Amino acid sequence: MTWWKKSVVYQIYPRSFADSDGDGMGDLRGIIDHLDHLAELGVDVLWLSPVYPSPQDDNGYDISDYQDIEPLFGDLATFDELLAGAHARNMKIIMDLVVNHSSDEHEWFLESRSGTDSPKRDWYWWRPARPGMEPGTPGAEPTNWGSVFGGPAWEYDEKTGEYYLHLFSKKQPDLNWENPEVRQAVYAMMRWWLDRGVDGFRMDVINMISKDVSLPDGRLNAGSAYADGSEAFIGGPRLHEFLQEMHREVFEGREGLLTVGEMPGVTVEEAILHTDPDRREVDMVFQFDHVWVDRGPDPWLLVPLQLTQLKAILGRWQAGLAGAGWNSLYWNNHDQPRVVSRYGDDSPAHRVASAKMLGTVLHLHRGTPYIYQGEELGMTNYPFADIDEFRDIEALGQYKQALELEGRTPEEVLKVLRARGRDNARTPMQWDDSPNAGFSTGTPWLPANPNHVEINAKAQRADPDSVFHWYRRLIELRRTEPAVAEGDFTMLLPNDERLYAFTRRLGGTELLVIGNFSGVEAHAGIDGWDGAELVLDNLDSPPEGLNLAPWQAVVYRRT
Ligand code: TEU
Repeated sequence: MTWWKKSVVYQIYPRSFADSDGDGMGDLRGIIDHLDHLAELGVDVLWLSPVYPSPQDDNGYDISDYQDIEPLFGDLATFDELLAGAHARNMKIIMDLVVNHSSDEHEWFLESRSGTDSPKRDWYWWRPARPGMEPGTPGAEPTNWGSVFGGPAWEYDEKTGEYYLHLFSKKQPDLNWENPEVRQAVYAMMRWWLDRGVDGFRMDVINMISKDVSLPDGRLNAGSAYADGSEAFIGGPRLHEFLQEMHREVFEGREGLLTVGEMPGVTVEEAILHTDPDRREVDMVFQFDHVWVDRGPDPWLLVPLQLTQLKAILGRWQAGLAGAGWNSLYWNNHDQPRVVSRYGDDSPAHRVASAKMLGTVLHLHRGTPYIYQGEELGMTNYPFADIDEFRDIEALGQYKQALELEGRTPEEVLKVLRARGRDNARTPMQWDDSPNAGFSTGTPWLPANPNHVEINAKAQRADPDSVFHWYRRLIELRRTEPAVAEGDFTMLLPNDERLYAFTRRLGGTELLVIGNFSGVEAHAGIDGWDGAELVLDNLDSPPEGLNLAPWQAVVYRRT
């Protein structure tokens, strides 16, 4: 079995992990200082969100030099030390590869925008104004697409009288993958990192690199100022070809690597094609259906979680990738609110139990689990009071568009940002109960959650009943019980709104997993498990007759 099928990935968001020099910003030395925390947890792979030089418009997802380290974070020598420190503890490191777009301050883009006859003009998507419209005026953009962070997806460039495409911020111009020189430059850069010793890549929005070159207008939803153009760039016409070429040019003949394609909006059918090992594209995709389950057609209306829908989605992914292909499993990353506040209950009475329950259900699925920093402590959303406390370009941009162009009120938008905004994931890692949670001796770029006094790594490492030790046990179970990594998956009780239940089977061994996603007792009508061994129970209180207490999670084993 391929090594990464038995592995657990831990995502580090470097600016919020640990600050070693007191400037309020996490850094590579801070990660080095905490490698033992990660080794004790038992994770196998560290995924670093971008650490390259960047104007930090989107916290490093806007890269101005792909082959160096952001000075705020350190330098290449410190990076090599981090890599060696991880390898010495049997942990691999994968880099964030952000090549759908670069920063507008990357020298490629500076060259490209210098004139219509620049040799790199075609490295990005330049287009004239809509025919018959005055360039630079509202509505004259080449297409009606909105950018993910609010406003149009096109920026007018006075100097050359043309627009460039940016699916994200205007400081993130999209690279033109139709141009073979762009692709070769990216592949050369990837080989350079692999030669340095990194163990693979998490590829940012990699299913957006191929666009329908006719750039058609998108569908305009009622109430929104700009159209959704995604049909023209999600899973575009040449995506498979590009990924296969990348595989040949970069990964062929190298062993022990992990490649993860982040693919918002990817379908199960496409994911099978992307991850079938025989097709040589990527090892696994990172999909979003299960974190979009509480999102309705109106982006500014909170939709409560419906457990039956969550199960239908994850069940469909489990079944779809049962043969060829492989799943990434995650509740959290740096773009998602904290799962214990979202699908669990972060009140003092249930926070620990629900965090453990959520971890159990996720880690017992078939696929490679991802832990986002602080998830192993049951970290919660931050109590944001007002819009000026947010730093995220997405929150600020969407807020502006909703208020200025779409007639929304501050309160209705804030309500959703508090619950779903990305900064919830980005507050400092909570190391101890000291000021700033032990993250920094300076002023953190985003304040620490006041609840770090109770919720922190130091306290949890000392407490055998903590969320931290529960996650450590989940990771350990993956190593000791082959059915966790290799077993097949069968969903049970698909219509139950409280219980998430499934089995895993490998040869003569079968595991039964049940999680109570509610604050009331619930009965699981599942027969045949009397006398089975209780392997895990987050409440240490074996359920009588499969009556699960609020937020209880149990794993049984029979042979
Ligand atoms: O995110 C991709 C993505 O789809 C985002 O639109 C995400 O779903 C959304 O922000 C959730 O609210 C990746 C990175 O993970 C994200 O941090 C970057 O901002 C984005 O790409 C652009 O590089």
